[in-house]
Amino acid sequence: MFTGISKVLRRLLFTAGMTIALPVSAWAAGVQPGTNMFAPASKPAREIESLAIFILAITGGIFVVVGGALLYAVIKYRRRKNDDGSEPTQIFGSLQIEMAWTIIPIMIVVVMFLTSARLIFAIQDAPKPKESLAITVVGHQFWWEVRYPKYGVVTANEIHVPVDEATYFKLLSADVVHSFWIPELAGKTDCIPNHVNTTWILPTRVGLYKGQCSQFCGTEHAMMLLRVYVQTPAQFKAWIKNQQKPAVEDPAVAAGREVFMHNACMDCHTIRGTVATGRFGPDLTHLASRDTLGSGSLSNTPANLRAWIKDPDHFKPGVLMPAMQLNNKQLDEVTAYLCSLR
Ligand code: HEC
Ligand SMILES: [Cu+2]
Repeated sequence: MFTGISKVLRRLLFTAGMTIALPVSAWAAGVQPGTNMFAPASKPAREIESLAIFILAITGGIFVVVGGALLYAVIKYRRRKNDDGSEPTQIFGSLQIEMAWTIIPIMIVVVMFLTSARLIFAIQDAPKPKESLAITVVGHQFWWEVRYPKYGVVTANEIHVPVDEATYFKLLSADVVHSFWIPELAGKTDCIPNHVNTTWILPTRVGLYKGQCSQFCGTEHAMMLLRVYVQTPAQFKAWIKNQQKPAVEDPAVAAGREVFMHNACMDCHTIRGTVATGRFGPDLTHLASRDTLGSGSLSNTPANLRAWIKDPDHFKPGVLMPAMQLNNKQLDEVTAYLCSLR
């Protein structure tokens, strides 16, 4: 008898343990600072978190009730030594029980549906404040174009916004469907070709918030990361002011500029104030003011920049920037030029 019960119990404990341990460990391992949806720092994210906790509480309650009933039945009605193998009395039909297990789940689903729908519409229809910042984000395979139309600023992958002020995003796509998601600031919104979506944030804490494309969009989807720097109004103003300037013209790096303008770099990249006006890749006018390269693939240091230009595919297999077959001298020169673009 003892071996019988321990076998069933072992299986049960294993299943229960896995059910709890897998998501918990995935959560613990996966939560990077700045990406925890249970630590919201902005307006719609806070409401979304409350709803998530409400839904988790309901489903947690269901889990405990169903798991408890299962455990009770498994232990109470386990096979005993003196079982004679005969079937127990068979019972058919109970209107009361069947009504209960049909109506209660329907009511639970209706409650979850209505609370979710109400929040979705409340976020979508929230009145737009008079003063708000407008940013256009365009998803590309596999990076984000970021435009500040009012300020004439274009950048990539790293969005700066002021704290305690609403920012409205117009979301577009240049190719396939992407999804814009910064867990601590707002929910996911898709970037769909030939269709305009919008979302907004109202961050209340200064800091760096990370996000990523959350709709599979091709080979390098997982390396389509996103950063939002929530800054004080003064910091934000200073950042905008610097981004508005055309590219620095430093005669010391003229050789590198030549390399850039005499290779196909200029067909894919814009450097404002020069003849490079390509739109296929990220705007590089102030590349050196960014912290990362390749949509968060690597940190922006001179050594990484050189290695990226030499062979972007090494860092992002399937990337849409080709290796340009530059020699070592050209690589050094073009790296020095791009490093001057503060
Ligand atoms: C065929 C178009 C194309 C050409 C030619 C090209 N690039 Fe790119 N480049 C891209 C694309 C697309 C990306 C974005 C890659 C990604 O993150 O997925 C990129 C990214 C970059 C980045 C990183 C920018 C950032 O903000 O993350 C740098 C730096 C860069 N390219 C420099 C160069 C240089 C220098 C050359 C010429 C030697 C060059 N590129 C040639 C398309 C191109
Ligand atoms: Cu994407």
